[in-house]
Amino acid sequence: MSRKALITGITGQDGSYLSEFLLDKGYEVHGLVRRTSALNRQRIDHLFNLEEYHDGKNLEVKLHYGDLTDSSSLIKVIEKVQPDEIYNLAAQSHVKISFEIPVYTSEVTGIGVLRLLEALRKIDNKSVKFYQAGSSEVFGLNPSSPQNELTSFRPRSPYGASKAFAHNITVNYREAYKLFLCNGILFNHESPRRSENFVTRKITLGAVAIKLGLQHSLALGNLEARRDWGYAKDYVEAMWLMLQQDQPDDYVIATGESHTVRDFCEKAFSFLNLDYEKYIKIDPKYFRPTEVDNLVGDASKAKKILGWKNKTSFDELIKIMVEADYEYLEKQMKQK
Ligand code: NAP
Ligand code: F7E
Repeated sequence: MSRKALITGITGQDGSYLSEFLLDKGYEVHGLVRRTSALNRQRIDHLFNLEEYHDGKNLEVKLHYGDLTDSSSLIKVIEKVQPDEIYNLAAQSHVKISFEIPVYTSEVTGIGVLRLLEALRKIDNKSVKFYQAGSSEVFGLNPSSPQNELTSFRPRSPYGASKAFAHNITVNYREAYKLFLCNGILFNHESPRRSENFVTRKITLGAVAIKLGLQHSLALGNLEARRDWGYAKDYVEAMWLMLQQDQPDDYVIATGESHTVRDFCEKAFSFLNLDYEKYIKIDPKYFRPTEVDNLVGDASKAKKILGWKNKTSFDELIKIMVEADYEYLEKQMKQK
């Protein structure tokens, strides 16, 4: 019989790659989706035509309505699906926006995790394995570098503070109730499926739009922040590996390299034979009240225990994103 996985946040960037990864492993994949006025399943639409996607294998994705702010929906879906593994990827995941909706962000990204853990406790099945999507944003202002599992948390945003709570409560429930709960502390990971208001996708889409004559400039905020950027498709494997171990634990997942936002611009524009300096405009509206200046992760524990290592270089990631956006915008232009 197929193993069953329940993914919250299945409509997001990571949810879509993780669904593909688990289907390839033969899982029955269930996803929690929230009600929205317009359907937003573009990233997973292709998974419903599984004959085509999956070479005729009898696998399926099933969606269930629910919301991390609604405990009753979480209990109901876990009782109904009886998953072997739960991947909690749902969150209000935008750091800048978390300053504008701090209470909602904490409700979903922080307390939402506690609601799920309580639902797990209520069904009282100790064999369920649980992955919590943690973030390098918890390190915030900590000057030590690179950051690893022992680096202390100094979050710099309502989002970072919510993820710190989520991490700590997951560790506490693991110790208190002997549940199989893991935190992945993932550094930034990107892809052509990244939402358009995160900096990498904003840059690749903007650079391609400039190349195609669709816009003349690109407005950005702080170009000097450093991030450790990996490829989302590589990172979902690490989530799964954490749940295949004998013991639950917490792991940093990162490339070990950091680059500035400026470096990212320079590379993305140069793939298109453009000089970024001619097109980037600085708009203070994209600055954050408190910034995280430098993130770079040390994933040696994941390498040693999970056998995970980063496969895609910084340059390859940018090339993948620029090429995908070129194809995407060209297609849009032809349809007009
Ligand atoms: P994303 O694209 O923003 O996806 C977030 C998902 O959460 C979407 O499916 C969204 O649904 C869902 N969601 C939001 N609020 C919800 C609610 N109240 N109830 C149920 N579902 C809700 O994020 P991502 O980049 O895939 O990241 C996945 C997870 O990893 C997130 O928890 C994020 O914070 C964390 N993370 C991401 C990174 C990164 O670099 N990508 C790094 C570290 C940690 P809708 O489609 O309806 O909006
Ligand atoms: O910003 C700077 C901005 O929004 C990266 C999320 O997945 O990774 C992500 O959070 C940097 C920051 O990602 C713009 O100030 C400049 O220094 O792409 P971002 P993030 O804040 O690092 C972590 C690990 C997560 O967990 C989060 O969920 O880029 N920046 N100009 C800009 N950022 C944006 N968004 N837009 C700009 O115009």
